[in-house]
Amino acid sequence: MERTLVLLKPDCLQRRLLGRMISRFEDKGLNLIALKMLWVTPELAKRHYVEHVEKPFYPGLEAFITSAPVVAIVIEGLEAIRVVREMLGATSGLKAVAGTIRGDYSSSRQMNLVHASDGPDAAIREIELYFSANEICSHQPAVAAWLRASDE
Ligand code: 3AN
Repeated sequence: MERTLVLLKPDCLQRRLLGRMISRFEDKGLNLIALKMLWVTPELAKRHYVEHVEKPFYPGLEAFITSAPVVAIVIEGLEAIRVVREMLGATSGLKAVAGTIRGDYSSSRQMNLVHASDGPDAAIREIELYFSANEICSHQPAVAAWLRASDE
């Protein structure tokens, strides 16, 4: 099992798409094990986007991610990091393939609705940025036996 950090960004909240995005992850059979709404502060934005802080587009990215609340979610599942990234599609909604979240709902590179960790190290780092250990609600989903065979 892998865990990944998903953020439903300010455009997702303002466009009233939170429920639909959560449904897509639930429909896939992924397990939501932590969830909260919060304002990303400039300090948290700099820690989250540490690899982008020096880039010319960072001020606009920070202004966007701090402009309205976000919903942070920890998602668990088999190969969840890759599976969720593929569900999101390419960074730009203009390039993302139809059927992906960004392909279906976004026409923007910045307002691309959902963030997800891009690898195992990022997942650990980002989950720790948004959640303390006692906020992770691990559980055995009752539907698990109907999502895949026991040897998968
Ligand atoms: P992803 O969200 O697909 O992991 P990243 O991590 O490369 O994409 O970029 C994080 C965010 O930074 C993007 N969602 C976008 O808002 C912004 N961003 C990335 N690259 C650019 C760029 N070249 N110009 C403007 N904004 C960018």
